[in-house]
Amino acid sequence: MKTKALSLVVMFALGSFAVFAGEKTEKIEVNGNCGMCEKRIEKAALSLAGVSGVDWDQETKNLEVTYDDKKTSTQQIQTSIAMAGHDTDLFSANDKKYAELPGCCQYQRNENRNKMNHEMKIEPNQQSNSKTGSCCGKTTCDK
Ligand SMILES: [Cu+2]
Repeated sequence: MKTKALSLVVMFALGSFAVFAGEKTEKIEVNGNCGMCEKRIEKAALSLAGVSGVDWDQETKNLEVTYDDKKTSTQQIQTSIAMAGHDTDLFSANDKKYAELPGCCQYQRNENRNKMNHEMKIEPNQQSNSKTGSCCGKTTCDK
């Protein structure tokens, strides 16, 4: 009887992983040092809609992140983390943010890291080409 109850628990635990369609779990390498870094990194990832689970490991520097790939993407998640001051697989951290980190958090930056700037990955908003029909924005025009 005990084994049957246990197997039910195991089945339930395994089943709960497959409940949410569209969700996926991915490992991203994120550079950092300490528990404060962990909080900062996890907060940056969790701030995005669609991110439901985060766990950064201080030893391995791996962030395990669970997200809905219809709502967000690994690029967006890594951009958010880079903007918080931490280098990721894809992006080099915002240098100003890195400089602002507390001393204990200023991790050794990998010289071979991807130097691609995260800002370059963000599609610029399409500039509005529409010209205003009138010569000025005022109700009365001198032209
Ligand atoms: Cu830290």
